[in-house]
Amino acid sequence: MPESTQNERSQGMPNDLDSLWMPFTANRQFKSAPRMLVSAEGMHYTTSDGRQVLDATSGLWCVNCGHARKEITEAVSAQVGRLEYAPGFQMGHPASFSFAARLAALAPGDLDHVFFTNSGSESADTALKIALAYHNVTGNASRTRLIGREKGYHGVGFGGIAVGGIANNRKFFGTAFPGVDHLPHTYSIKHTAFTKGQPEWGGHLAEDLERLVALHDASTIAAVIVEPMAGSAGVILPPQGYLKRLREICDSHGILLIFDEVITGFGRLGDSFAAERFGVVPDIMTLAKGLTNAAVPMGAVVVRKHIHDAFMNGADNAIELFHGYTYSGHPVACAAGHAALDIYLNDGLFERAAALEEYWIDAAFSLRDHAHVIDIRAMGLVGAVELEPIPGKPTVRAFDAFLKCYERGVLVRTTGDIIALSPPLIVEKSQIDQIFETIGGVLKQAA
Ligand code: PXG
Repeated sequence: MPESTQNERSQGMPNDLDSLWMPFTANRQFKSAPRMLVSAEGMHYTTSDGRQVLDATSGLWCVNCGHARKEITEAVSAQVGRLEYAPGFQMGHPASFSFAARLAALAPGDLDHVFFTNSGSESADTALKIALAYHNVTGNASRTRLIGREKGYHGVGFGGIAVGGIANNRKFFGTAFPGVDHLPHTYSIKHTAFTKGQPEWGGHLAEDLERLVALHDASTIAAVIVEPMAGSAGVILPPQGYLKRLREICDSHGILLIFDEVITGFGRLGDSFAAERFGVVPDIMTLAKGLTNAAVPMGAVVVRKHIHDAFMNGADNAIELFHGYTYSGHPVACAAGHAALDIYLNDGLFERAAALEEYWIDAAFSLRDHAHVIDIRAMGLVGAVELEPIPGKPTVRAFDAFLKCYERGVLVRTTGDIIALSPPLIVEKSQIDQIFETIGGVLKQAA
């Protein structure tokens, strides 16, 4: 391809913005004033008009090692040249086995078998299907009910939106989610506003699982799925004791506990996984995003030994799980995953996030007295600044702050009237200062 064509395709402002239907985007608003990113390195994006923008969101909570890491680029290039694709059904290639083994070693407890997918949504659906099939193969086929949580986000597949708890992600798509129930969310500004780290209030909400067991009977319930920290809903940290209590109740009733670690995995909370940070090991864990540093799409589901082993019965030539994707364990994704894991471990990025936590939280809380700030939540290298909505115009205040921060060279993310922050784990203290000074300046101007 001549270089000019390649440049037109990836670097300038495209002539046609109309053909692309953008995901989770106000398409018409965006196309009237596009925000185009053309390259990235380290902590920064470069825009089509040549500006440097500090990435305070790791893309979409996924580029945890920072952008354009040479090690990943080289591993991916080499793999594309050597073996660009290999079928994963009834065939294998070395990198998927070696990457699975490394993930199993990293995961806590006996979470030691890995099923590869291509996204967080596929990981959620896969985890739910494995939970249902596990009960089926262990003689508990009546356990078909799935329990999610209000405000939960588990991607956009039908399984994920069934157990998810964000109304807009469900209400347009019918009511075909039978056999699902939800725990209450743990968000309460009244009780927890401006708590640093995990709130003291709210642990009792885990008891609602006992209520659902009493209502439906344990013999009908397959699994409970929660994000250890709700990300999309705006960084809702688990109340103290909450996850441990969920674990206990699940154990006492034979219910599988699934942690959706698509955001919390790979250092976001200052440890490899939230399961490690909070000392609670789920039966199944879903991963994506930071798994490959987002250089190549990939997801994974990690299951405990007894769950995997329950399938390994019957005739040797029988397929044990009728599930999988054309791209499960894709060689290029595995190469990216290996290289990302090398960076996490060699550069000590999980420890780095933990070491920066106090500085990060204090910087976030410097916005406490700014106009319209009604809550700040932070832990590890994730945080949220919640703004009071403009009466009658929900989301407008935060979106306006997002646009102004972008103009001032900092990319943040908003959900509702919440500014959500999750910078790459390579962020420097001076850049943390820049993030919060920029948001503070924007809030002052808006006041
Ligand atoms: N589970 C969780 C916990 C997630 O946060 C998914 C599953 C789905 O992943 P995929 O790869 O299918 O998108 C997610 C995705 C945001 C935002 O800013 C959050 C996600 C994706 C995009 C934006 O809230 N989370």
